[in-house]
Amino acid sequence: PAPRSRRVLLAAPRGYCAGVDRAVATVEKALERYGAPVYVRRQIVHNTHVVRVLGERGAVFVEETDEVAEGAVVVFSAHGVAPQVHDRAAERGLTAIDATCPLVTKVHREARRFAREGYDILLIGHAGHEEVIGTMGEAPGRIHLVDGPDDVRNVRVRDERRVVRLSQATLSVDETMETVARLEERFPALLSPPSDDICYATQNRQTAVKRIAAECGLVLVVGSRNSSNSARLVEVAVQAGADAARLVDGADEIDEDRLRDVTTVGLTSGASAPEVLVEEVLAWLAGHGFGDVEVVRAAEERQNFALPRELTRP
Ligand code: 0CJ
Ligand code: F3S
Repeated sequence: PAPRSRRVLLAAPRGYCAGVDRAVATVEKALERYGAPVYVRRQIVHNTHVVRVLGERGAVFVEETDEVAEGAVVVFSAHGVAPQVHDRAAERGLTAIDATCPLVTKVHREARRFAREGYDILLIGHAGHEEVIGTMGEAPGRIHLVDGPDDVRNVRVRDERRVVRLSQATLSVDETMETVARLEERFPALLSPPSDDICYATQNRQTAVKRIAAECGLVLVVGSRNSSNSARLVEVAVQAGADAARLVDGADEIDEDRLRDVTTVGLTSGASAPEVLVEEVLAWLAGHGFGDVEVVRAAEERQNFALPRELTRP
């Protein structure tokens, strides 16, 4: 039989979410307003390309605020920080600008409230992730990390009648449902958060990749290795029936051999990956016989967040 023509299914929505857009713009505006260097604690978002470009413009990325010059400007990353990090920056006389996504800040607020009301908080999330460290810092000793369904059996609480669950914003929706089901089995009185903690962008990108996955011989997800939401898109694509899925930082990481017997390539990108990298991948694919591109849209997004106040007041 004649080989079917090669094509790309391009998932939408993909790429930048409102929180990443705001975080990147925060560093750009801070550079305009205060001049270089502007220090940034940790990667502003988990994307190698974004960090490199901002670095070229005068952003200085540090691990801890202790490395920031006395009195200088420091931006906190989109993933959020524990209150102790704010305190330490204030002690050192730094001008702190908080680029934490408002949807993460919402979870911090809930953690403080439930801790105040005497709850044990079960935070579903990945151990060691920046966002989890920040959220846990809001109620030390009261928050227990639950890292996936198999970790449920390890949870110990003070009072089984007073437990609530919260979660990291960028988890797999399906895996989290499984974790929640197991938690509810163990703790019938488990309280759910007032609103969903997995953010709209994470949910929409997963819904979109699911729509294309089953037809794809290979799904490419543009994103960096340490980007949680991007890594989840790779997992979700495979679970939804893609023959294979790969995370790539850019076109130069595509493995040509993998495409040999593939007729349909799926393409999406994580919330921290700039669209220019997707365009680069599309150009590479076109150059390898995949010039036919079909967009598959699963949702419309209109979310938009105002910049931190420090950057908008006159
Ligand atoms: O945690 C967040 C507020 C998501 C930020 C955007 O994505 P990224 O890749 O920087 O971070 P994750 O590793 O959390 O997905
Ligand atoms: Fe915020 Fe979700 Fe993006 S938590 S930074 S909108 S991935």
